[in-house]
Amino acid sequence: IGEDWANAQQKTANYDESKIPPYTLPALLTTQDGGKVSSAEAWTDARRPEVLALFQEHVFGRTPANWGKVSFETREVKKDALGGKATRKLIHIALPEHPTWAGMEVMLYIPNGLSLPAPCFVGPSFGGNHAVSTETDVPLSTRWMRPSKDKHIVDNRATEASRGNESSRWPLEMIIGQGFAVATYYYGDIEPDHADGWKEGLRAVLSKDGANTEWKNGDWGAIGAWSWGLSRIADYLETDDSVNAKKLAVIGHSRLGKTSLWTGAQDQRFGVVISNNSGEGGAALMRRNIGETTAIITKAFPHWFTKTYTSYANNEAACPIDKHMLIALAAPRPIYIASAVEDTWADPKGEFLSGLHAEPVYALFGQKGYGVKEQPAIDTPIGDAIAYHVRTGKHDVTSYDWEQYLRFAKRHFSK
Ligand code: GTR
Repeated sequence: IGEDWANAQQKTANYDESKIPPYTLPALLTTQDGGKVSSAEAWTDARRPEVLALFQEHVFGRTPANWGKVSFETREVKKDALGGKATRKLIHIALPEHPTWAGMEVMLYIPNGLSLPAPCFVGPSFGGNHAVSTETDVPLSTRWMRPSKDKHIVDNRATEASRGNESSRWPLEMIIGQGFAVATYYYGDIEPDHADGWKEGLRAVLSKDGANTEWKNGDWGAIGAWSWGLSRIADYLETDDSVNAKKLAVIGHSRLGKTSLWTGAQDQRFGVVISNNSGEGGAALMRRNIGETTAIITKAFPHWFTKTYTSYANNEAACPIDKHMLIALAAPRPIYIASAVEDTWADPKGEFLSGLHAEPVYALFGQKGYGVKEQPAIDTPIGDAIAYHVRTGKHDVTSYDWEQYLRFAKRHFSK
């Protein structure tokens, strides 16, 4: 049904806390056979694999393991990018055993003049590398794109007018200036973001029935596939000496924030996990039924999830997970959850609560969470290994958000 229908639902959704039905969250520290989890080892060896499997079966689907070799081709190195402050590399990642997939175009900015390999933020973009950067020599993405309100996408393709369009969400000079590298790719390189997009993307390429695949319960959805792309960037970064692949932070906004959380859950090479306004299907507790709901998201965007997830529409209590368990899958790695006060569709309080309820797992590792029980005041970041803020303004990524992420990543990577 898609985007327009979801947007229309925003006007009629419930935003009244008093209308949230009572709910009980699934137990985090009890194994499926009823055992109590009371040590970091028991979490890591027994409970964590169960929780990960629950998210595969019920929410995002299982990532297949049949992609074979991954190739990296550095297509450009520009040493004087961003006015000489950075080196920009463009890397083409492909699957030699699956040549029908067109591959993904990674753009990597590395600060110049550092004496050590740079820690790196890794995240997908909505509009392509040319939209993230304001540098006019970044190749324009040729892939399918969602229509945009301001008409810079024509016939589902980017135009010159889309250059720099997403740059306010990627303050490259600020990030580089703090000694961090940034690696990004266009999420549509993996598959176009619409219900039939998978037919032209990686999911069809990797399934034996191709575009005739019948998606079954437990098979991966688009979020799983976009997340796979982030892990391939980590594969590449492990081969690039200018980046410290032991200091990778995964970041994403909104549907790509859901993707960031799922990436952090599956791929422990990401040492810091950041969820920016990820909302329903991301950090927000699904049982709260406020703003966007499971029923709305699975009707508008069924392709993001595994088929099973749709069965929890208006039936959240039957789902064996809630989103505090997704946050807990990042433990003991530091995780930052960010909300925006006007983004009621994403349920800021529900995003806060998932972090709060993940604290018992962090505690098993001797890690502290928020340090408070109530959602903090606007523009007041809180927390240690689990951090949170709700900032002034709308659903977006702003330099305020990045200031917090840079501070957070710096603090944890310097330990
Ligand atoms: C909305 C969707 C949200 C969020 C958002 C976005 O339409 O309902 O879950 O993901 O799109 O990605 O911007």
